[in-house]
Amino acid sequence: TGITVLAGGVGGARFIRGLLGYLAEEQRSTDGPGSTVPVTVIANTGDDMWLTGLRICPDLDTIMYTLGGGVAEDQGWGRADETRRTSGEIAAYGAGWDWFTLGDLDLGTHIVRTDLLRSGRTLSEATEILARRWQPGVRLLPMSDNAVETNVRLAADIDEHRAGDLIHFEEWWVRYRAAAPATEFVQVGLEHAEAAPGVVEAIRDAEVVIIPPSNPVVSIGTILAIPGVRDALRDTDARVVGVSPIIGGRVVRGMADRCLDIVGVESTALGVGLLYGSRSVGGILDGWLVDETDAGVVADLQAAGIRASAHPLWMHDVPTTAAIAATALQTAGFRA
Ligand code: GDP
Ligand code: FO1
Ligand code: CA
Repeated sequence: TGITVLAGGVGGARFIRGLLGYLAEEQRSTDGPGSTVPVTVIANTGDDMWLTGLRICPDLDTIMYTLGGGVAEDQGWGRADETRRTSGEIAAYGAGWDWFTLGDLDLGTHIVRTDLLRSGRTLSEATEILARRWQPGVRLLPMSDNAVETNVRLAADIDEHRAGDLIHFEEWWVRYRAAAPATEFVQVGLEHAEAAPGVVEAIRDAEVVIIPPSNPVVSIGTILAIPGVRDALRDTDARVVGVSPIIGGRVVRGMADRCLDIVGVESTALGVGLLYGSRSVGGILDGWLVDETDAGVVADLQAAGIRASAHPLWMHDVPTTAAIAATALQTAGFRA
């Protein structure tokens, strides 16, 4: 039962906030107490890393802070009202990544998470405990309790790295602004990984599965690579509906177009829709929402067996995002 969402960081988190806004509004407008629709979020953990002894989970934290009301809204990730005294100290020792900002409040999360992991809890358990404070209003699951680290293979020498080296995705994304020439993404640890408890069931038993406007390669693509996830998407009775992260050939924010370049996919709503593909031919989508400015590609998507339609897809604020979520649910034939 319920709604299951596969999500990366900022795009996923903002979409889910809109979805919860829509569901709350629906419940207010119907008679009686009604029952809330459970929402399960399967989050990408391919961006996770160890830094100065601490386990950092950027996409889980972005979702938790955004839904819990603690996110730095302008930035989209990290904590509001943040200070950086501790990271200054760490940098003064020449430790850590001085180009990767860990705020003082955010570090509190990483310290508690690391303590939980060191005392033998799984990432799923640690995430559940952290989420008790933030009350995100969803069941927040990491895609896997095993470390699966997205790395990028460099095409040229850069700083201390040689051509052919693998570097962590966050180094490529944040330090090199996704501009260092690269040949492929590699998921280190994938061969030993399994889906976290509840992940496969959440897809298989859902009424609707939504793919929000997250990075198709390093957020959604990473989740899809976890054993059992694609099979669950194939087998579920739920309709699977996606929302394009590309509007008018642009990524809206971030550098996802550079990720798509590396895997040879055109940065358009059509390109990403066809990358995901129709479930009728082994892909993951029943439905695909493109922006109104991309209405011209709807026919091509329909021809590929995807129920596509065009709508405003800018997530300006919670109400506009709630409207996108409502359209996704309607496309899936879901009545809240
Ligand atoms: P990350 O982990 O922080 O990079 O976040 P995600 O993977 O969840 O999502 C990032 C993607 O969200 C970006 O590549 C954008 O294409 C997309 N995005 C951000 N804002 C919007 C928006 O307002 N509308 C749409 N359609 N996509 C957006
Ligand atoms: N994104 C940045 O662009 N620069 C940063 O210094 C940075 C630090 C950071 C720290 C904790 C955290 O949870 C997220 C952080 N992010 C930062 C966001 C994020 O890790 C990436 O932009 C995305 O994962 C890209 O998909
Ligand atoms: Ca991310």
